[in-house]
Amino acid sequence: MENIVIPARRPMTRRGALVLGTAALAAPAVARAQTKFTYKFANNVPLTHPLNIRAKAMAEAVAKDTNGALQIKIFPNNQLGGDTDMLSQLRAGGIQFFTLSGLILSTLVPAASINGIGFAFPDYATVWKSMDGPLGAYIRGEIAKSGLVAMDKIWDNGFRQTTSATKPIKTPQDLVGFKIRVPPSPLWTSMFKALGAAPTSINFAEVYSALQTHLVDGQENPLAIISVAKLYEVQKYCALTNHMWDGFWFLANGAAWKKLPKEMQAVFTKHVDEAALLERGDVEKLNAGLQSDLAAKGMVFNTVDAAPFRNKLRSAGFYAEWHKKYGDAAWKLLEKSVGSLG
Ligand code: X2X
Repeated sequence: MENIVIPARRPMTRRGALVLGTAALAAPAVARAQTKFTYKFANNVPLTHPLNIRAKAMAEAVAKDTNGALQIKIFPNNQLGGDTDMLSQLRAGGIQFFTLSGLILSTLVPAASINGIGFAFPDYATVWKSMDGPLGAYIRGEIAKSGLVAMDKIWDNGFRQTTSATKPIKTPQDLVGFKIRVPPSPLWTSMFKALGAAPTSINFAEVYSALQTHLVDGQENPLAIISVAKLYEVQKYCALTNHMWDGFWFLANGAAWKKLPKEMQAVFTKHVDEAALLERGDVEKLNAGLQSDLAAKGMVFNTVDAAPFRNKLRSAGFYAEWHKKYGDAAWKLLEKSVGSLG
């Protein structure tokens, strides 16, 4: 895209940039030598997850529209390490792009776990309204302070469900003393402790084997993940707890991002945010249809009444504690979307 950079002495107006951006998209193949960038995009989900399917198409579109100048190489399925390790590599610049749950990112950016507050989001409409609105903007602002760049549209992981090898989880009482894997994040540990469970932090890269060897008896994830990572092979019961909504921020290393010419950034953000919206549709559809699929593979499903779980969190002081941690401003943004959390 350097072929369309305006000489520095002619200031680029916003309008000019937009017009040129459009022209460049229409006719990208202007012959002129340009700097080439090959950036790594790492993530923790199998190739069959919609995140990787949409990311692959996105990378192809970016390569095409930059006339081959920005090549994105995808490393799926924890090929480059577990989440905490990939986050270090992203910060050090060894990888340039990475999708990470906001809850895990909170080890670096505390505000980024706020959407995971237990039983906060009632449905997808509320999720997208807040994450594409003021709450998401607030979180992205906090991420920017850490030196990382978060793209505008968060990708969907989904509403999380609770699986078990030993017994169905129907009431909060069933969670008492239950050995459950949670992703590495203070919010997750705090929430399952408040519910009386015995949570262990384990990166997703090790979850299948942790379940297989009975290091833990359960875990919690959206149905799409339970399906593509074949967790149904090592779990029997699935409680539709919908206890939190979780999404993946599409993150860039700050220095690597700044190296890209503005027009190249514009091509990338256009395609990555389009891909995010498509991925959201895929995941929502998948999660809605997977129950019968997983039941056919042997999983036994039950629904739960969320109220007693919520009450237990409330009486354990979970909401009050996290309200204090995030601060009034952030908490108000959350409650403005989802109502009072008490
Ligand atoms: O680690 C998990 O459970 C996963 C795949 O859902 C996340 O990335 C948070």
